[in-house]
Amino acid sequence: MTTTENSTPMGFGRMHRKEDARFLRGRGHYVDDVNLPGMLHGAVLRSPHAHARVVSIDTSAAEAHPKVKAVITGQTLDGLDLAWMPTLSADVQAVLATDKVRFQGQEVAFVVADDRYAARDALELIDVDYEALPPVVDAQRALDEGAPVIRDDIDGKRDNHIFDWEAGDSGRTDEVFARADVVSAQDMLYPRVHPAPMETCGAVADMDPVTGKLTVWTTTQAPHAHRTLYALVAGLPEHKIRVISPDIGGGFGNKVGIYPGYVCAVVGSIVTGKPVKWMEDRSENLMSTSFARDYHMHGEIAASSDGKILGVRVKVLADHGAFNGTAQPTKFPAGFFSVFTGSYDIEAAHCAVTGVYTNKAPGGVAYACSFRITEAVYLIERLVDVLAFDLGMDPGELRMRNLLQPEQFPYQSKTGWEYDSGDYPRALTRAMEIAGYPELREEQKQRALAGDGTLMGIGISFFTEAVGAGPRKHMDILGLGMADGAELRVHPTGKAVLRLSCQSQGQGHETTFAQIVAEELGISPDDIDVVHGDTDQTPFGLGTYGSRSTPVSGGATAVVARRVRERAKIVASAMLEVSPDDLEWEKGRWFVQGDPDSGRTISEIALAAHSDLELPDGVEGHLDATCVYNPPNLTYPFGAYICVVDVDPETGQVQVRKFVAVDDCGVRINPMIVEGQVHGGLAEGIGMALMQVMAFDEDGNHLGGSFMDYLIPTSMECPTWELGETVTPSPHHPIGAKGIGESATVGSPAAVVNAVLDALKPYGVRHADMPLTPAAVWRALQNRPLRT
Ligand code: MCN
Ligand code: CUM
Repeated sequence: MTTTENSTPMGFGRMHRKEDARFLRGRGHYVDDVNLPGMLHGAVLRSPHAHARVVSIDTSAAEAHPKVKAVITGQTLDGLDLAWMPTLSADVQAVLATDKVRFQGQEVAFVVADDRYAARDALELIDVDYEALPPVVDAQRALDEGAPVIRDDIDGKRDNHIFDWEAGDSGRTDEVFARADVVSAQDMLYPRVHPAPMETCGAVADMDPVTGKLTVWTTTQAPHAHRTLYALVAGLPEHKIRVISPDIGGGFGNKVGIYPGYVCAVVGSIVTGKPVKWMEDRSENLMSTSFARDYHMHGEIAASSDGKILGVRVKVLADHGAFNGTAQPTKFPAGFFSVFTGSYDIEAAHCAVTGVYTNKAPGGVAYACSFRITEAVYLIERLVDVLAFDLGMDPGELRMRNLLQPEQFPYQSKTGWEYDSGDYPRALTRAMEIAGYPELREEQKQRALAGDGTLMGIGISFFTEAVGAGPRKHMDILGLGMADGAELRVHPTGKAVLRLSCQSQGQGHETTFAQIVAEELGISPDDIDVVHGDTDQTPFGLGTYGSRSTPVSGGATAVVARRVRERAKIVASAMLEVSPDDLEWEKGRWFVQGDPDSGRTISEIALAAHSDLELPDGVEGHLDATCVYNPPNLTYPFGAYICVVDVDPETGQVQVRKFVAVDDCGVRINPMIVEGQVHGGLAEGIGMALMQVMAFDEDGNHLGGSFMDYLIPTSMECPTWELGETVTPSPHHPIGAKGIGESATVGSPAAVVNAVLDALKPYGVRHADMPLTPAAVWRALQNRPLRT
């Protein structure tokens, strides 16, 4: 294994990203770079109201605009049976409003024109007559008697209730709580946030009127699933649909679902017979595409007086917006929230989640969340700190006392998960060593005594994630089982092409997946091209989200490479005229046991596999192989994070001074890429903990439609990250790897919030909700005299 940064490893190890060659030179190719002959441009008219009846739409003036080629409304779509589309949660969502608008920014009409500017201009010529209705903005009021009913399109629907879901054993949990010495309870909100990828969403649709083939270039994290959905929604034959997902400028979960704009671009192309491009702008992206979180949680934690945690119970009110469009496996309406027991050895747990409609944009579980594990980790890690506060214990010591022990793995959690592997105490110890935890506590004490005015806080979070959905017998999205295909072709000269179903949005798949093949076959990663993001070129699979690429497609890649290796063994045995049983593998070649000089390299074997070499009966030649990988379980990455902040009690300003992150994602394919993933996720955690919220006023007006209001963390808010690692391989994954793409976003917000609240502890503040903006911190300190 090579670990130098600039040489190319023949397998796992640090290696610069292959894709950087084009990204750093501005040679990436994004949807907005697609320009086809005769292409037209679309623009979406959006609702100014959060809740209103659509009385009439007059499009005549827009249609008369000399550059306008078509104006599409809900009525046009109704005629094609396309006014509504299925969501990822088996609800329906309006493509263009017919009866009512249900959130501010909802799609009402679509204009197709010669250019972008004309399309935008013509939106202003459309005259919509709305009759305003009272909106439901506060999820806590959504189930009130007499609350306005948002989804009166659903037969017989008389309230805003979506689902009730529970996990764990409520009887056992209540029993445990009854005999506990201490019960700490806390309400907490994980506010609505937005992934805000650098590239907004868009599509270019091209329906060829002659062949009847529809090609859609689009920003999607799951091209194959989109293809199947287009086939089901539009009734087009699936082999006549090609979805191409070119380079993507960040997804973070925002690009999992199908948006009305994509469908409108397709309809626009069918109606005009020309390709149609639609790209949303920043405020459209922030207002109308998949939000994340919005979980109102009530948590309770029970413990003995000496700090042994016994049980946890939780009630959640989940704000799903106007249409239930959350993305998660069918059987999990609250995503994987039920891993909220976290990393602790407890006796019983129970959660009950209720989903409600409000007059806000649909979406949910986007933003590097591992399907609601962000909310779960935040809940348990805040509760543990609340318990430490009540017990007067050090939060580090309380965690250490309750962590699962290495010998408990594989561990059956009280809410139905099987954690595959872990050494939790080692990770927390490592983080405390890097941070110098005892010294930090001492410094905090001295600073408090010196009374220099600023408040120092130390926050810990320990998280366990469940990533890599399937297996398909437990997990599907709209009936499509969660398994991934991979194909590997080895050319006669020994160069290879790997075809994947998963889709990179910036995670460096072209590098790391080539490294997996390199590790298995001993071909240089530079000699392996990774093809993805084109449904005509790649095998079916469920796409990239929930950090599933390495756990699932990575498994597929290792298995397909091993199949190639087995084929190569037969060919090598014919070349060397020995039995395959006499051959031994070392990276890159098969050789005769006991005679290391007689061997054949993988490229010699590849050439022979295409030659006139006589092969045993039943062996067809060539080395190519395919595989569908259906994972036996999820993988369970984990980590220990320590954050140090300084808080100015006069202004409420928080400065993150230090951040230590020890991650365990099993075997690391490319440590440099893993560290990059962690850096990005930590920055996002600071954004959520301190800056970000999608706010609405009482009329349902969206208050975060630009980066002036919705704040993105920059290097100014981030300290120099201090990273550490432990490696506990996944026992069931072919290369022992677990996912890493979302770990830091999942784990970091709790560490930052715990640090800020640790700083405010001398004032008796036990909890305050995110984002901990200067105003929020200042408010939390009002009327609270410093305790001495
Ligand atoms: N990796 C590795 N060794 C491991 C695990 C992962 O070298 N043990 C590498 C992988 O091979 C891959 C990268 O790290 O190159 C991330 O892998 P993985 O954890 O499998 O996650 P995915 O590739 O499935 O990416 C999805 C994940 C999600 S769900 C979100 S949200 C998110 C994230 O990745 N969106 C991102 N990271 C992102 N990074 C960028 N730049 N852009 C996004 O939109
Ligand atoms: Cu939940 S965001 Mo990622 O799974 O694409």
